[in-house]
Amino acid sequence: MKLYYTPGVCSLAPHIALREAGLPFELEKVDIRAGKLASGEEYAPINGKGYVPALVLENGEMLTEGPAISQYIADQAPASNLAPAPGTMARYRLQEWLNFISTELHKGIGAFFNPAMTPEWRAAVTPRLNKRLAWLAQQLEGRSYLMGDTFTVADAYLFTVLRWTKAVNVDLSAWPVFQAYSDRVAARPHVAAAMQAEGLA
Ligand SMILES: N[C@@H](CCC(=O)N[C@@H](CS)C(=O)NCC(=O)O)C(=O)O
Repeated sequence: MKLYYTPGVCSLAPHIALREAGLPFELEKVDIRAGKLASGEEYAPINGKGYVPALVLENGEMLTEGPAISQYIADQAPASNLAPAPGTMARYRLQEWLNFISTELHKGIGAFFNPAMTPEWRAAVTPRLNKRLAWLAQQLEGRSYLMGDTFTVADAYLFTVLRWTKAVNVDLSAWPVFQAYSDRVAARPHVAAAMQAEGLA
């Protein structure tokens, strides 16, 4: 399998999942601003969506959308417990988390990287984001990971998105549980390896 990624962005989540799953894979770095690979090749003809992550499967098919990619990876290595078995209620709980992270946090926090965001717009959207974060902090109290004691692909995604808060000055200090959670995830050897491979360590 081949993962198209850009250091530190949401593709870090499936990158972590690939390592946690112990699957063989290669990485292909994309400069998403320039829309080019390191070789200078254009990315758009490879993935018409123009964004990362994208995963090329063993049969040559390409899969996009982080939550779909991460679940695909988890299902290739069921013994790694990165996702509950398909069809179980626990699997729907995982999907509930992935969708929450994707739509409420990824796109909410990610928008702050947009240089066109005005202070007025930021002030308008911040209370809703803080409401989501406050709720999430409550859920994490007393839990090692989102689903309990087991690390799943949802944790790889949440860890990735929480990392961005520093860069865009989203203040998490009201919820110390996030720092403890991020430290716990960062201490996992495969997470550290993914960070190092992306030049983030
Ligand atoms: N819906 C996509 C969104 C992916 C996404 O937002 N990727 C960002 C990096 S985190 C990106 O590549 N942005 C560049 C662009 O949109 O052109 C997913 O969930 O995988």
